[in-house]
Amino acid sequence: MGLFDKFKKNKELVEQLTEAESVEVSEQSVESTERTPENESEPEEAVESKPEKEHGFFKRLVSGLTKTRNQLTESLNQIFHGHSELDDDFYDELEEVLIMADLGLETTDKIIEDLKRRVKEYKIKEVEPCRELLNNIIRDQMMVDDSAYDFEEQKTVMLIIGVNGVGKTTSIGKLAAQYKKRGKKVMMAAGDTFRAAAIDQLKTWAERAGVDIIAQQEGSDPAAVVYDAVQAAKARNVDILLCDTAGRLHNKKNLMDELAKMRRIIEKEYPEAHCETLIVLDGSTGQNALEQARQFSEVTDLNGIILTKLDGTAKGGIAIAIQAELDVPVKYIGVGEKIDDLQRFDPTHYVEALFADLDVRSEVEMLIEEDEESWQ
Ligand SMILES: Nc1nc2c(ncn2[C@@H]2O[C@H](COP(=O)(O)OP(=O)(O)OP(=O)(O)O)[C@@H](O)[C@H]2O)c(=O)[nH]1
Ligand SMILES: [Mg+2]
Repeated sequence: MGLFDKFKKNKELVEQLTEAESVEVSEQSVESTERTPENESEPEEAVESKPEKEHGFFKRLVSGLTKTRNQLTESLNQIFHGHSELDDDFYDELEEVLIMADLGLETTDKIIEDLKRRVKEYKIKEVEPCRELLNNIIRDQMMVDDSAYDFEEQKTVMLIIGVNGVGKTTSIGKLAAQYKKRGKKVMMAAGDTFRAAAIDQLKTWAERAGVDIIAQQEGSDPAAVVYDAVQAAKARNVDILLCDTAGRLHNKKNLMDELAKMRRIIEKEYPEAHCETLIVLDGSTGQNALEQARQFSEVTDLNGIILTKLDGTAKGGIAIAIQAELDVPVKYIGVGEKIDDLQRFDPTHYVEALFADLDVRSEVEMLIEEDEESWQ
């Protein structure tokens, strides 16, 4: 098969794959402008009618990253088709494209340096093989230690933190549903006591995921809610307790103190449990998300990152930047608003989904085939 045919084939494949789901995603985005516990139940009903979803993970990732991929592959195609030599122009243009995809200066520089090094090492003279090298380099930058998810198999209390509106409550709902599906005993704690609506929102998610929730009234001390929830979790032999928190900025001292208090209570009341603090970042804010993670990590211990809203943004490269530049791993990514639209961050899949328009019969194709087979 010629080079052009291969490109075309992969492009068609990805288009077919994303067509149906991208419609769903955009409809959801419209609905989300008026967020109430009532309308939040709608996305789930749509999902519930689908068959078992595990195998659709990759499909959703490919679909969620459509915007980033479209921008990235188009620009990369131009570079790889427009250059025949590995000269400064080639590297400069590549650098520009990676920065545009929100990989950030630092990560981009590392990638380009690494690419130049490997080109020299393998004595590569042509442009085309660099594409695969580029994929490999990016994937290597993002590798997550396997032990990152050990906490899922232990008694764990998870504190979900971050600024306003990034997707904390939604991610808790999605995580609860996943853990429950895997046979874990899950409980939620409504630690965002700022607004009654926040408590109701979490209750809706608890119902949807089919898990218990501990909540008090609006205005009560979040640390007291966490205390109650920890006691209940111990008494009911809960595996994973997910604590929602109010949106806060790292530089608001009283709010950060409140967070520290919640942590102290967990550590004191439940020392045998692992305390996993995850910061939620909105991927569509690009470099701002990276900056937030950096600032939070200076004032509190972070075990990992949940990067949300990677669907509907062309800034999906931020996952690569975060993973490469911070010492905090991205553990989960959100690729939509529905209950199944959260998954573990898998660098190999992520890179495949981002660069799906490759000039080789990519792994994407094989994964999609696997996907389709398991539907039969
Ligand atoms: N498209 C998309 N939307 C998301 C994703 N995760 C969350 N959202 C939406 O983002 C909005 C805010 O989500 P919440 O979960 O309420 O955010 P939060 O951090 O709890 O917000 P506060 O409690 O106000 O601080 C909602 O409309 C969610 O549906 C995602 O991965 N993709
Ligand atoms: Mg919330």
